[in-house]
Amino acid sequence: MNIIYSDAHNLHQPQFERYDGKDVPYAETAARVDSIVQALQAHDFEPLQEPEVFSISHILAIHNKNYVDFLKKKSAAVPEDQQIYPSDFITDSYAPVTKGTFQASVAAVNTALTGAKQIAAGEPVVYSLCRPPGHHAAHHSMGGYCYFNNAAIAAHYLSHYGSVAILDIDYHHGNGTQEAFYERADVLYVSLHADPNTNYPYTTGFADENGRGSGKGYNINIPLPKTTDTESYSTVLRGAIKEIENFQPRFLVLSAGFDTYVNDPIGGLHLTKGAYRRIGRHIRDMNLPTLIIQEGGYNIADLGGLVSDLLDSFRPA
Ligand code: OKP
Ligand code: ZN
Repeated sequence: MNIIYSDAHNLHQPQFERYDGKDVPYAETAARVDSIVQALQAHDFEPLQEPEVFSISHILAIHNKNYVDFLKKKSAAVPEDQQIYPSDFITDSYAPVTKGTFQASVAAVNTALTGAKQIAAGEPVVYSLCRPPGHHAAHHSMGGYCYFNNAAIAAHYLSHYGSVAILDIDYHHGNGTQEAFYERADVLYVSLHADPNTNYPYTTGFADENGRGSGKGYNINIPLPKTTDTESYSTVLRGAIKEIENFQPRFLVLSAGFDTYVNDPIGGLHLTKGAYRRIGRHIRDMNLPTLIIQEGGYNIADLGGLVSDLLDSFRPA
């Protein structure tokens, strides 16, 4: 399987996020990616490929130009080793901006688009190791560790070649991705996530949000109780897969978050280590050209193993 990765993610190094009035250590660290890269090498996955550079127009298909220009300018103006919360185009206190934030975010988009281009050209499965993640980034806002919506930009790119289903298995609802395709019937968004009544992003991800206008019926939210274990998760996932199969997409984009893992420090359903191999098999069994985009997952010690388990299910036997 092709694996796309850029070390430009290291340019994005926030130190703190603000929670309940206190600065706490930033959970979305570069060490997450180191854990993944190390595990992929240990398990003999293919060598990492550098992303191609794509035009900014792909970002502008999903994000407002004023927002993109704003992030570029704000980011460049932050002094080295500092972070700011810009008072505009931001939805929460989980998207600090550093000097390299814009550059790293563009590289993450290029990582996703390189994977999308390969999938469009006939590659059966590609893993885009994106950092920062993207599914909370909305049309004109950053938030929840996300700046540009890697999965939405890649899905939109693929939608020029055929219909796309996005399956989001991150612990958190992908509000940005939902928004991007809410009125579109050619891109189905299906998300399994922790109940937004008690979990970030709190205001979206409810089961009655099912699309608008011609997009009605093409948005499926499945909120889950925190106590969801591997068995019950598999059952719900198989239901979600049925919906995707009924839609008969040409491509699948998987927003792959690993913060559903029981020992995740900020998320955590009751999924144990073995869950990700099983989840991977269910998804692989759809037999769709699949672009896997990295989203969350914050248990640095175990993250690499979880990712490698999921990807292993897609390797030819
Ligand atoms: C990004 B992704 C910690 C609260 C954290 C922000 C969550 C962002 C998640 N005290 N809230 O993994 O979906
Ligand atoms: Zn998450």
